Amino acid sequence: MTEVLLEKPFDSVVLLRINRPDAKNALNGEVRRLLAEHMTTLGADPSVRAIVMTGNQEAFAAGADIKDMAEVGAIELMQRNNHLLWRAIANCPKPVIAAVNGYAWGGGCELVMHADIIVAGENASFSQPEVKVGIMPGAGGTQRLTRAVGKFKAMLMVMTGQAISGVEAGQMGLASVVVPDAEVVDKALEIAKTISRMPPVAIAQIKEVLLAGQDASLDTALMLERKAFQLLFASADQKEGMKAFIEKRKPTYQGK
Ligand code: CO8
Repeated sequence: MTEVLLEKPFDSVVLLRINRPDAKNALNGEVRRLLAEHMTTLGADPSVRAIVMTGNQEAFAAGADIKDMAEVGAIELMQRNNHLLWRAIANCPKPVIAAVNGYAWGGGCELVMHADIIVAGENASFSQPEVKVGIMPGAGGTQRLTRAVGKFKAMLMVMTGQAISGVEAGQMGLASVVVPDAEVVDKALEIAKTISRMPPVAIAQIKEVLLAGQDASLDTALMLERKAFQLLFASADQKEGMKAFIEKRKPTYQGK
């Protein structure tokens, strides 16, 4: 049985399900390899407009696989080049929505933070507990968490390993939307469907500029935004979108 299931709930939306229920979906090498492979393939597939990634009701993912790391040495860890697998997920140009129920701990929380939009169940559990096993976050937890919730909340979470609920994650800015646990995947799919009907060239530019702009100066980020905005006037979808508005009809976008 594959450890990452790929489903197509409807046209142009793909659902990736981490599938290691006996290990609380802990991210072993195979799961990370499959996620990276899927994100790379789906990222290059023009028929795919949005990707939802999820786990199960108990766990999105309870961290990197501790059994896979317990005895490893620093050089072997370095030679595993894990960052290349994470980078493949971060570099996916398609909108990625995380649908989170249960534990999103350690590498699981870091994986969630690779997404563009986070839908959390009220009782989901977010934590960076690495310090409790003698390490620290190693896949962006110190950086993406800080960007999401600010230095002081991030320090508290990373230094104590304390978990926060989905409701708290929503209040802190770590979730885009919080819903009852049973509605998490449906809500994520609904958002994916909405996005999948938007002009894909504009969606791709929004993702690229928003992410790149986060780490640039405001002037540089505004220039990136301006250039992307101007570029969209070269797209057929911009002409169609505005024409449809004026003609009071629904637009038909072609991704060009
Ligand atoms: N790794 C390996 N196995 C795990 C993990 C994990 N992270 N989490 C759970 N499991 C396994 C358990 O060992 C157990 O297996 P078995 O049945 O063979 O004993 C099974 O899943 C069920 O787990 P529990 O019996 O513990 O279930 P509970 O409901 O009692 O508890 C918890 C659930 C609270 C989630 C608990 O399992 C737990 O604390 N897990 C570990 C959480 C953790 O510390 N995560 C951080 C790991 S370190 C990390 O993520 C570093 C990321 C750095 C970047 C990655 C670079 C590669």
